[in-house]
Amino acid sequence: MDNRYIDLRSDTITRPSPGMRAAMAAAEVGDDVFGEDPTVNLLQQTVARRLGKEAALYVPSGTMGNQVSIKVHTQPGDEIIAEEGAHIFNYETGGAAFLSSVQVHTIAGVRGAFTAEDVKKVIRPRLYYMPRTRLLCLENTHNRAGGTIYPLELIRETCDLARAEGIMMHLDGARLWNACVATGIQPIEYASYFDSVSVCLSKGLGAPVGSVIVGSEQFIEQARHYRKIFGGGMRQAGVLAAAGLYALEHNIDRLKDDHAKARAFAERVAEVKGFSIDPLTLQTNIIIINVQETDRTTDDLLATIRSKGVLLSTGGYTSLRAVSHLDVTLEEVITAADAIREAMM
Ligand code: TLP
Repeated sequence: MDNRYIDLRSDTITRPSPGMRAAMAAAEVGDDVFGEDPTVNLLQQTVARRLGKEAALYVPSGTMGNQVSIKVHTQPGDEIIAEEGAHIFNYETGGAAFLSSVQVHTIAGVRGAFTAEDVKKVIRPRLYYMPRTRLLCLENTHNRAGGTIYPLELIRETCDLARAEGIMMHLDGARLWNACVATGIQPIEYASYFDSVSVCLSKGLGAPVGSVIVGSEQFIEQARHYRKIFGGGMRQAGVLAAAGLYALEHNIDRLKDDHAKARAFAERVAEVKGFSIDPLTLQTNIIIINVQETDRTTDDLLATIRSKGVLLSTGGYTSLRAVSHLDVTLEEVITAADAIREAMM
């Protein structure tokens, strides 16, 4: 990180710690395209076990985890359902259309979540001239909504409906660990409602690279096929997988510190004139600041804030985003919030 700045753009910006680097250096490796990398295999077994699924596959990114999953679950011309702020819909460069030739039907949720009733309204009747509703994608925590936790009862009712209708369920769990730490709900409980789950090691957990998808043996066998087609077959990837294993062991419980940092930041920044933060979204490590009432563009605001030594990103057309993470202390987060307040006076 550039030391002149307190960087709150994302929890993806963290760098591997000395302990993580030592684990990477010591990793046993083999050729993972032959399935022979023992560290990758161990990571896959570990995540499959933690999420209660038959099998797992290590992939280079969260985007690939989602896109490979969509590819396995769908046929060209199918329709998938996602919340309108979903990463899959907004930030994966139209991957679902490009790679799987499916269209996305969006639902405007409340803080990133929708109800079974909302889903019922958009499931297509089985008529030959309509697309087939094939897959429901949920995101937990929900990035664009502000790191919000998907309420378990809504997951349950949506899952019941999906099962009854023969619709598959995929979870973009890039930050599922944050939801687990904040609620005390086990990853295995969340995962039980889904046919596939993608979890990231390179967000709050601090690994430099990597995500893991889990599902049935059959799902993972097909996912491995598409991972190769999408260019994600890696060779001696154990050096990277070792970082993931280290992250799972050392960096989950401490996510609660990131949540506390985010809250401290939000409390201070919410006082800035023209800024507003929905207090109900203060659940994990992402803060979305609505700046509409400042009458300034997000680019302009980002530049002003940057000039005071703080880096934020955008959270939408009229909002800024701050994300707390492993490489920023509570003191730094408070300093950043104070600098923003000063810049906006
Ligand atoms: N999100 C990134 C940006 O792409 C916005 C970030 O800085 O938060 N699902 C969710 C919910 C995500 O937030 C992200 C990354 C992904 C998937 C994709 O992960 P990567 O970046 O590994 O492809």
